Amino acid sequence: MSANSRTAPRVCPLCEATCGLTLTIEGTTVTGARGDRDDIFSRGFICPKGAAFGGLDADPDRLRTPLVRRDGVLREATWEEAFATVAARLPEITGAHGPQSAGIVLGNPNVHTMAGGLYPPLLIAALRTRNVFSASTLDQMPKHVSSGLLFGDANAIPVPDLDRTAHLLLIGANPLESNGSLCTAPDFPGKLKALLARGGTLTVVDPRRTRTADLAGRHLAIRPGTDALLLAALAHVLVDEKLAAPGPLAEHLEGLDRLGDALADFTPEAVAGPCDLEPATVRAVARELAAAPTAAVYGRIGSCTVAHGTLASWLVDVLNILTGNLDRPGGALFPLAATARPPRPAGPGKGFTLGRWRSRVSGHPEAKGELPMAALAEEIDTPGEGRIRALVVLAANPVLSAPDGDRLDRALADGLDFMVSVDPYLNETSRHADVVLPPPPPSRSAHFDFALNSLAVRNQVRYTRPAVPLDAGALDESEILARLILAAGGTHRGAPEAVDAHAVAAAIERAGAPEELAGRLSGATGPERRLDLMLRLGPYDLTLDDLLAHPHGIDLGPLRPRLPEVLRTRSGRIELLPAPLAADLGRLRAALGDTPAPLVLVGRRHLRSNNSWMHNLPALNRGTNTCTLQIHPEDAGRIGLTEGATARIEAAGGAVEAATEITDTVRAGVVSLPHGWGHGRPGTRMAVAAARPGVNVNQLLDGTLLDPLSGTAVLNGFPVLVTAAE
Ligand SMILES: Nc1nc2c(c(=O)[nH]1)N[C@H]1C(S)=C(S)[C@@H](COP(=O)(O)OP(=O)(O)OC[C@H]3O[C@@H](n4cnc5c(=O)[nH]c(N)nc54)[C@H](O)[C@@H]3O)O[C@H]1N2
Ligand SMILES: Nc1nc2c(c(=O)[nH]1)N[C@H]1C(S)=C(S)[C@@H](COP(=O)(O)OP(=O)(O)OC[C@H]3O[C@@H](n4cnc5c(=O)[nH]c(N)nc54)[C@H](O)[C@@H]3O)O[C@H]1N2
Ligand code: SF4
Ligand SMILES: [Mo]
Repeated sequence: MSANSRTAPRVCPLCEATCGLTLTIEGTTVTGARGDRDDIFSRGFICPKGAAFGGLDADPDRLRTPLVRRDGVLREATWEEAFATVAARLPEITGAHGPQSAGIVLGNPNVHTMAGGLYPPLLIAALRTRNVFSASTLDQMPKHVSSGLLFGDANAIPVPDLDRTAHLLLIGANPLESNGSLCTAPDFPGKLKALLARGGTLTVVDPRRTRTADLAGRHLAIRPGTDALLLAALAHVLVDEKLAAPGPLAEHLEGLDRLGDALADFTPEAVAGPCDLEPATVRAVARELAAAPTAAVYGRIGSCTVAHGTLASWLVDVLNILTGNLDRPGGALFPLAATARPPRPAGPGKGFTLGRWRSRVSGHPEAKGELPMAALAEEIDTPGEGRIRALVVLAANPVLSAPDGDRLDRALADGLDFMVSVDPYLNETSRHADVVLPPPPPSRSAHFDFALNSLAVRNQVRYTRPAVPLDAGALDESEILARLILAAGGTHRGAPEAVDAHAVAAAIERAGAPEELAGRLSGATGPERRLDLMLRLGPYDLTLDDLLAHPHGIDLGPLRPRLPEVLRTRSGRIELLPAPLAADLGRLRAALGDTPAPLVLVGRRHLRSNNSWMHNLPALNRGTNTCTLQIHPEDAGRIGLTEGATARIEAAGGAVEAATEITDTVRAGVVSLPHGWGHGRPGTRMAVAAARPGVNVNQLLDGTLLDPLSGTAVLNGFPVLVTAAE
């Protein structure tokens, strides 16, 4: 560290672990990032992505000015021109064709930015469109739907009490690479090791022997896509062997008496074939779960992005409930974030309804106000009334992250009258935009975790102001989104502060708080005042000033029981067997008789990669190629593939080629390719990524395979044909 350098705290925005970082800054350049040992939550933990913060921040390919398409070419423009273009084109299209002619796409980084937490709902309201698509239907929507149905609140997601549990059953998650998801826990790997060190049990269910599985006492290499069957059988055993002991939860349960019958067909013997697991093993896992002093069942990507994702997500919590572990320390609890609505008296709520409207082309039911991302392309390229003609894309790269990127690529190129992307990169998706609005690098942004604090294994709150001031000519992402909301309404010169003031007034009214509270809010910016308001209205009696006085965060203690106050179901109870899930069990019963496909594909994540957009950092994208087809030696031998040979992978949506990596860490009958690759398209501006493009696994999908209740794409466990490439 040189004499001119200084340090600043910053919460890492790159994955759900939300580690506190200490940035080293020289002038306006971030020259280093290390784990903040004083951070009240992460205590110094950091991973290679966080350590690459400076490289990400200063990436020369990052866009620094808006781009506006003129004569077919994207050219640098002023903010004034960019917003004027949006304000002219967007209302023109929706005026002529109605509000549904605008679509909005929300990507993953919206859960990691302050702007993404504050403005998308306002933008959706301003556009008045039902054509809302997000990464959730490539990810956790099944969990929202199951929580909505069980608890009446799609955002009431119980998280495993990692620090106190005696027994963790981990399904389709690989936190040693991902650092965890729907379970915000800096140093998830350390927490698993601590569980084992205190004599606890870890069981991992994954068709691959991952680094997480390597830690576990027991690894069940299940056949992909069959977790709902396994979970149903576990629940069946608990009921059948009279091991179900919900304890104090019993008084809050509705439908317990009907559960046994609903799951009667899912015996360990019946699921053994499809899951490829011994009945005795299934029984043993159920008995251990019941016998553990405390236990938590936790499922993630491998249990969500599959054909029975909602059923699997529901059964995870059914198991937590039957064993009495829901809402108790050491089990799975509901976090209470500092910006949450304060607890209210228990009682019946509005409940959760699915399918309030349907998608135009395939009639997919809406879930949590969203339509399936897998249906985005057809909503653009299928002619007819209500077709999407204008698209607003916030922090998303669906050309790589959603099924059939080639079709979406064509739809974006040929099917839209207007597209705007808020994105720091010109990538596979944003290259189609007519206007690209680049947010500043993360060091220039304030940070608050609106979404992830409500999924954290410990209640805590941290706020960091920008570590470096905005560069001349740059706009904060909050201001970009506020001005985009104004532009959607046809004004490009309005004051963005008006958007925040309006949001503050609306929130005060909703909370029934005194109007004059608006005048008492502190904060240097609109987003800060909105945060201050949420804290003041929140459950901990905090203010923005409290957060500013504690730059390394405020610990709000371990998770505490919250039932029945969290419940918003119509009955005011946990609805253990909601009708849509009971009905979907018929489809699961039918799966008992399915003949397994000879070869199916699953994904995987790497610690040094993050979805589609961190392949442009030399520090992370170097060394051995990681975009390989992993295949078991038996399958490789049968197909005639040798190490390093080019394999051709074919499925309903297309074919891709990748280098063969022979490994017995994938079970026989399963191959694996990571996602987020396929950077070879022209017109992008990501030189490092383009030099090592990899292939897009999602090209194998045609967009028709969905979990029907949640509209979530089946990204894992779909049949493929693998051959040696010519
Ligand atoms: N086959 C397969 N496909 C998958 C998955 C899988 O496991 N297998 N995983 C799915 C999952 S879990 C997810 S969440 C999705 C992700 O899907 P997406 O959200 O579409 O993909 P990302 O790669 O996260 O792209 C994020 C975009 O945001 C931009 N960005 C980065 N930082 C910022 C910022 O601060 N502000 C703004 N405005 N933009 C920013 C990036 O440049 C990039 O364009 O992918 C899904 N796709
Ligand atoms: N390094 C890194 N970290 C990330 C990301 C990243 O891209 N890279 N992405 C972030 C995002 S957006 C998310 S949502 C999270 C996801 O976090 P995780 O859910 O932990 O993600 P994965 O590492 O994909 O782990 C999913 C596991 O499920 C397994 N699997 C596949 N199919 C099945 C199945 O049918 N049954 C079972 N039981 N298992 C199956 C896979 O083999 C894989 O090991 O990670 C986040 N963190
Ligand atoms: S684990 Fe996630 S939050 Fe922590 S440093 Fe790595 S990328 Fe950042
Ligand atoms: Mo995700």
